[in-house]
Amino acid sequence: MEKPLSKNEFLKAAKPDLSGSIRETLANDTLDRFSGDDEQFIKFHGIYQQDDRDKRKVGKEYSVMVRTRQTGGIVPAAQYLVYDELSGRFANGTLRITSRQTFQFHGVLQKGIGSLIKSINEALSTTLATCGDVNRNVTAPSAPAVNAITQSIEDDAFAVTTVLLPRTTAYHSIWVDGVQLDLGLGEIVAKAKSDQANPYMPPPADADESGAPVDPLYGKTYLPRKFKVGFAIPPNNDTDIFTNDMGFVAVVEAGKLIGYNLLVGGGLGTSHGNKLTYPRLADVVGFITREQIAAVSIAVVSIHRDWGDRTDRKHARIKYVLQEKGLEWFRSELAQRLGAPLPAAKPFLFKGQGDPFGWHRETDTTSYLGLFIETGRVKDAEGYRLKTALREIAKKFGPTFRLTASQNLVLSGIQNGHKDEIEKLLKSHGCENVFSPGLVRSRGMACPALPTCGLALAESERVFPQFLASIEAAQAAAGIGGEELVVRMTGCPNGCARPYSAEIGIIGKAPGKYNVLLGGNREGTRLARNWHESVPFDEIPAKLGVLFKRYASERTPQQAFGDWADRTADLWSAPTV
Ligand code: SRM
Ligand code: SF4
Repeated sequence: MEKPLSKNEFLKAAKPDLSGSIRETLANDTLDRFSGDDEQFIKFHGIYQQDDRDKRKVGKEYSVMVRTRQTGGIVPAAQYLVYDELSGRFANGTLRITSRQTFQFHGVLQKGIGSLIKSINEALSTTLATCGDVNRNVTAPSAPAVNAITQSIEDDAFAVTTVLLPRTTAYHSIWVDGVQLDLGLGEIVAKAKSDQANPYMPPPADADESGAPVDPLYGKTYLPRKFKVGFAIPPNNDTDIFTNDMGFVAVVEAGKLIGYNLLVGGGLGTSHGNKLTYPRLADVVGFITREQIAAVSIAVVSIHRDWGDRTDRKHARIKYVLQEKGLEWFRSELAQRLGAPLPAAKPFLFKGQGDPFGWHRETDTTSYLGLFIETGRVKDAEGYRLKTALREIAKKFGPTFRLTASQNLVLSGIQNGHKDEIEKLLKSHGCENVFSPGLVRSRGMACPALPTCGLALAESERVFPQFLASIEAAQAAAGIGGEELVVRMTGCPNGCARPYSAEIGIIGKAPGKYNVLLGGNREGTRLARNWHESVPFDEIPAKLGVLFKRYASERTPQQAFGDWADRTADLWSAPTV
């Protein structure tokens, strides 16, 4: 018997413009939340309904999280200033840099959503399709474009963004045309807008026989599940390219970008105890020229649209199509859609990951500065006024903000004469840690988890700094203090901070209990495996400390911890529970 379609498939088919009853809810002042089906529709508009999980014992306090779209993590200074203002006015006062180079606003109340989203659009970004069964933010290396090659990659990332934007009319009619800009935001938004066009405006939809708009790629039911695209330039795998549904790895020959190696089928989300779900690294499919990038993107997404599992949302990503039908099947399906097979991929090698911390030359007169942002959270706290410092820098020096895929920040286009002043400004606001985080913190990532994430089984962002301090102490006790180590933590197995591709992955199983994964590598080309399950949080540093001591005495020269763990057979022979 055929399995029935999942509920979301019926919802999408019934309202293909994705409007749901969002308008009606917004018009009703007595409502503090979106109900039922609308929770699914608002995701396509970049909105997640949440409640403060710290307050659940008293009662549910609803708010939403809103996610922006920033191709390659690029945020002009004037746009950043709008976000800074919006986060104070409508959200919880913080801005969260995500692991896919976007910003998230948390704690937005129902009455503020309209003004927030309208202002984001006026400031030349969007929240359209940053969630939902569509293509999400397109990631790309966060160092600024310093030559024709990197500029072309940036252009291609925007081209892919545009061809994969859904063409729903509801988003703009609800959030842009349907909202009056909040008084007092006009001037700051006008600066961000100047007279430029919004690069995230989707092309108009086609019309069906009745004249109703129809999306030429996504049709009426969109994709079976989310879809993620990234770009990388070897040898740095800073966008963790193998974890994307579709990846483009730049191929440079004789100083020219000649095209990309196409990767398909990565994805990390799993569910505890559900064997149908697993993390997977993408396969290398073949080589494409720059001219093919739009056609190939559409063809790959259409394969997900047509072959992804629409009966089980836990098993609906394109990675399962690749795994179950095989790479050769995929290549031939793609060839049919493109009219010809792709030539073989060109050789490539990743040698590491990581953001460009500190000062770097950009042009003869300008530099860029990589800053460590602890857990990606831009905030003001006692003795640490990062948000104020970044606001001052944006106002005074106007750099481009570039969000990294490890939740850090690069400021580019800084006049060389302003370098000292910028450093002083950050230090005078208590932000010394942005310059010298060390090789564990700078490589670490944690997802938001509690109190905002409705799916969290355990803490993550809130305990991560303290956790890394104990890992650093355990390293020091083993005589390997200060050495590079990629540690990533999440509050559940969905994998939002990509723990499955870290040297050490810590994954929430239940309150205070975590699965500990080992054996991923620094290049992001190997998955970590479950080492021990349900380990009490406080016991993890000591357990790892024992391994650090063995690693220090057993490793071969230059061998990274993840490589040592992967190849040390007796770590894997004992039962993991
Ligand atoms: Fe994620 C769901 C946060 C990157 C896999 N993710 C969520 C939600 C929206 C929870 C929800 O559905 O109610 C989280 C909101 C928490 C909050 O309070 O903010 C959330 N995901 C994040 C962010 C903010 C984590 C971060 O620390 O930065 C990242 C936002 C990225 C962005 O800007 O678009 C984020 N999520 C990822 C990644 C990493 C990546 O894409 O590079 C993954 C693993 C890769 C992948 O997609 O397989 C990821 N998130 C998931 C999943 C599992 C999907 C699956 O295939 O099983 C979920 C759950 C779902 O979709 O049902 C999820
Ligand atoms: Fe929430 Fe889980 Fe993602 Fe963390 S990994 S943000 S707990 S969905």
